[in-house]
Amino acid sequence: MMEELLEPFPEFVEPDNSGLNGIKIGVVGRPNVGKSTLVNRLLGEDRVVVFDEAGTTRDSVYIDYERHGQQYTLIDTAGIRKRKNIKLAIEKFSIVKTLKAIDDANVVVLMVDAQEGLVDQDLHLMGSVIDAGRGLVLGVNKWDGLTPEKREKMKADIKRRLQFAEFADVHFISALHGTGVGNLYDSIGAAYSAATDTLSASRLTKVLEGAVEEHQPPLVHGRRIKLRFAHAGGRNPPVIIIHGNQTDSVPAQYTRYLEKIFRRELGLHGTPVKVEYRTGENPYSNKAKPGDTKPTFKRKKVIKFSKRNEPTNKKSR
Ligand SMILES: Nc1nc2c(ncn2[C@@H]2O[C@H](COP(=O)(O)OP(=O)(O)OP(=O)(O)O)[C@@H](O)[C@H]2O)c(=O)[nH]1
Ligand SMILES: [Mg+2]
Repeated sequence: MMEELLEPFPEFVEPDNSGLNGIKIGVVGRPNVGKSTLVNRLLGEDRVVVFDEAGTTRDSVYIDYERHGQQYTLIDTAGIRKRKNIKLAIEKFSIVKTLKAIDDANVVVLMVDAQEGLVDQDLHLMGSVIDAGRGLVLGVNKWDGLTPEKREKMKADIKRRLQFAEFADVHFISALHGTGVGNLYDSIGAAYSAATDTLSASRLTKVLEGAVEEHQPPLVHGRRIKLRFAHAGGRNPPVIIIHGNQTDSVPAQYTRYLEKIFRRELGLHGTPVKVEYRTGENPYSNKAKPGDTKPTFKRKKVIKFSKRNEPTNKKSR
């Protein structure tokens, strides 16, 4: 029955932002964090300008190259400052350009400065990468010459403040000396494949069934939320569309639980995962299936009630 039910769904959806012309790597971070230095390191040659002054790179630079038979495009970007320091039009422009670079990328290497420590701006940038659904690798740069105390503090800060990006690999590197830089390629490759993998509807549905069995969705006004089947709805980020009843009332916490299970069971490492819901009829089929039930009553009240009772753990970015 499941095979029949899932039959009308596509096994995969063509990515909008395909890596056919290579993996696009965006390098983003605050001014002077070492983005251009890292880009030169990853390229293996000095191609972009590095200078010890914030604002050296003024516009995004797209560089195509090949490494071990794999095509890449590296995108070096202008650093993004703290909002209150953004006065010049050119700096506003650099934000737009960076958001465009994130959007253009398959995987983003977000660089933070270990000598300066984590700042809010780093978290905002990370929020933008996750919102865009891009693969994410964290490069904690200028790790050279750091005291053991500072290293410990930085590690603790990352663990505490970057929980919302715990799916991302963290590398402690020195772009200047090249330490740890080569390992970035493994994480970039892993994030790229996870972000663009083909996820079959039957596999997704099996994982969903396991997750629901382990931990049922809650009752809403005495009726259990039913999550029946899942299929892929996009790549980079992987979008998982779940069909069921009363899906408007699924608590955010339960969605996060499902995302965690999907990530774990499907080995989706280094990429955000988006779970979306559909209630009612199968949108892909022309005729209604026997099992389909149309919502026949208004659920406004129920939704209102459940929203009020939702855990208020929205992230502040
Ligand atoms: N100690 C140390 N210095 C570094 C490292 N990486 C970069 N730097 C230095 O940091 C300064 C800024 O480097 P850039 O690569 O120009 O920084 P950027 O992020 O491209 O800066 P903008 O283009 O201005 O946003 C230079 O003086 C680099 O030599 C590192 O790993 N360790
Ligand atoms: Mg630069």
